[in-house]
Amino acid sequence: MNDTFTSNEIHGGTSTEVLKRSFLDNLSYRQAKFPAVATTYDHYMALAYTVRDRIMQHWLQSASTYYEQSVRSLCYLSAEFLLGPHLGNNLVNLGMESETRQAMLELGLDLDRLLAEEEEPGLGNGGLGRLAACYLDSLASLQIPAIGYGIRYEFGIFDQELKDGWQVERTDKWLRYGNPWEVARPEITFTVGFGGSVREQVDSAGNYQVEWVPDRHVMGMAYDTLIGGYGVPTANLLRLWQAQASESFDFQLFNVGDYQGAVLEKIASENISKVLYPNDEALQGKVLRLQQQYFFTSCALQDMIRIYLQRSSQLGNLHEKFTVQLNDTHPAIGVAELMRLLIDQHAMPWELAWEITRRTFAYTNHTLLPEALERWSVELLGRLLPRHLQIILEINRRHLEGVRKRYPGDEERASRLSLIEEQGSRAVRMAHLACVGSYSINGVAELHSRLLRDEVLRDFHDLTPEKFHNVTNGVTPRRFMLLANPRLSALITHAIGDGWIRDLDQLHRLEPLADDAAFRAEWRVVKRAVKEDLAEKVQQRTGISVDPESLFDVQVKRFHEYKRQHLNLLHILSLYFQIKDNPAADVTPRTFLFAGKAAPGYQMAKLIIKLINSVGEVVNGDSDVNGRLRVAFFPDFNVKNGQWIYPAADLSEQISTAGKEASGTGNMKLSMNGALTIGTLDGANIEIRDHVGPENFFCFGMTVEEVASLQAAGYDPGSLVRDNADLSRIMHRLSDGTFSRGDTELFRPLVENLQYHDPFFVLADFSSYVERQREVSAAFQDREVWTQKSILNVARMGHFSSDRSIRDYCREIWQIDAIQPNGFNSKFKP
Ligand code: NBY
Repeated sequence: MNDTFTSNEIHGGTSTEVLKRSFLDNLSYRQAKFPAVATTYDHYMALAYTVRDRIMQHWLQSASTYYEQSVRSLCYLSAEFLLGPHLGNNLVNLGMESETRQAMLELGLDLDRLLAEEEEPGLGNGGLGRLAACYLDSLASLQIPAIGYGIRYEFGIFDQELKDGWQVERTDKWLRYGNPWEVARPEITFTVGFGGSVREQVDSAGNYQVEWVPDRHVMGMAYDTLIGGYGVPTANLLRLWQAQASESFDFQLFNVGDYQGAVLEKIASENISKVLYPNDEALQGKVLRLQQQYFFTSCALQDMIRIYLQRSSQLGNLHEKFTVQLNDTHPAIGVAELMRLLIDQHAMPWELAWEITRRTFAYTNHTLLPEALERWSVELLGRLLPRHLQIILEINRRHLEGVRKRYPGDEERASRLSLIEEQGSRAVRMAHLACVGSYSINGVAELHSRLLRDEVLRDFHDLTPEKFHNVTNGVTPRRFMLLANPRLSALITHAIGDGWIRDLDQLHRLEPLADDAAFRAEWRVVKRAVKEDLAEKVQQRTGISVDPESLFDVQVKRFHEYKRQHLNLLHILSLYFQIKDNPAADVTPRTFLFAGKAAPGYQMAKLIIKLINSVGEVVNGDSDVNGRLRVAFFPDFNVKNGQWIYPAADLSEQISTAGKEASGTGNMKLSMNGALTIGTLDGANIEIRDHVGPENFFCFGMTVEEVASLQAAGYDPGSLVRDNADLSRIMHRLSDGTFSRGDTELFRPLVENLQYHDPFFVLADFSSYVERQREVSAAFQDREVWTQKSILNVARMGHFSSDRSIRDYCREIWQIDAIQPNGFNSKFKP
């Protein structure tokens, strides 16, 4: 091998020779292994370091450019970043996959085996966390200066196993064998206080001063992960905070001989970043959760101030250099924290601090479910963060003063707008704090933003209509098309060139090809191949064999009653009994594939998982069915498994109750990979249908307005059961032990909930759903027409790239421009 490489080449070059050299260096000097004893995992690590070095070059150039030009940057604050495996994505973004594959081959290694070694960072629950990860990809790809701030959970979302059809949770030990993608930054550490009291005093000069004296301090240490853009020499930072015990505090206890106390203190501190809460809708009142929120938000704000003060000596223009996007209310305590930092630590008067604060933050809401809006009891918040409670109450006093001036005598409105809920035990409404403390408020799909304006945040819309925006969610085509579906991507690139990868609207050029029989045939060859790949995975993971020729009917997402996986099940049962009545019936063969996790404490969601598996057992084993219906539950849905599943779907199930799914993003991933959607008029489904055309989308169910009027008129699900023979047989069989080995109690909670309450209108939408599903089955019989629709779905999905979402944010909210790194040393030209 040539050994005259420069250091830049060693860490930045992408020729096969250089890659082999770097890889072997890393195997020796970072992984400390010689080839004879190195495991596949060692090889993965050595390759990961090799790739990281190349992104590092991009980051150094980007960061120094941002520094020199003192650019305006975005800070994306999120309690979750559901990144998925890095290696494959980084190879794709750096455009070095084929050279790397070749280099590994020449060393006798198979790149795919190394890729399979990576333990994914599951630092999120679902859509909200994955959205943050897609946005990081788009920000870097669009060359927007940005930092993601979050928590380095030691244990991410649990791994899901199935035991006898039930979900079992296993601890996610993703850091067990080290994480080659992160850089520890012990020099970037901040102190975060908790508890204690607030002392107010007048100093010698007669100034009124407030001092918060916490009774506990925790340190937050930065761990940086580099996020490289696609096809550009830009990389940004994801900075995650890990909690550490503050040493000085340990020693105090140690010195007085309280060793156990010192250790307990250390454990309590470090618990803050220990584990991700596995709930995908708010869980009220857990003190550790509030500690997590304040912990990472405070570290992020202190870090921004540190960075700002590198170039400037006073903080008056902080909001010009940074804008902070709040990913839901999880970091909303930041409004009070920035006020505290400016007033208490930087001696700023309230008015100026408030001006800066409310021009710094922007708030994204991700849910309309009332039970999911965060509220913290005044008592708990005051105990943990007494100074912040004081600040929140003062913000509220001034806010309500303004409200009363504007609406004299309208006390009801004032109490609706208050940051404090007075009914029951007093609580801080975090969404209200975020609204008052932000210059922008946005929803994540048009319908959702409209419902925010007209209902959930109506009074705030009356007060400050100019703050309200919509930014419809998007997903990154790099991970969810190029990486997950290389076959389809190659076919598309062959047809229209590779411009679509950075400019997804170019997919429109596929439209004429929908009428080209030869192209449709190629499209089907690709679909067939990815379905075979998935069938093999399903066999491995579940033992169920599925026919790649059948319609792959896919519902993959978190389990929640509002997402209505049980509506899908009712359709399966209706087909099943149709076959039982007439085994010769002409049914379109279907594979029903489910995947997703349920929050560990959410009994009903867990029972629905059990029911899917129970129905699968009966249906899959029934000789009358004879393989025409298959039901499979793919365990442990995560980003990695999603990348297997999305490409292979024929039908995408997006069947939430209208008005409940803020946007949905799985709907986009599936449609972008050529699935047709059966969906309600909810969230982004509406926009997807508008874009792909109603003739290429199977729409069913009640609208938001129809749901509201049914609710108002008094909904009686029991009467629907009585009036529908199909439904009443299904409900009966669910409780007679047919699917529970004779146990008539097992599914009773589910059946009774539907019969007597049905809060998400499953039964009300049943007929419409089944009818639409009949059309799906018929449509699938004509593969030519189906393929045409599949191509048109992909061709018209450009709008749902997260690049478009980020451009919308930049233009309408953040006012941030792209920056080209200068002086770069890479294959990418500016
Ligand atoms: O955010 C999801 C919405 O349900 C989905 O419609 C939307 O597309 C997506 C992105 O905008 N929300 C979501 O995933 N929420 C959570 O994961 C979540 C996690 C934690 C908590 C609340 C919600 N929490 O309070 O702890």
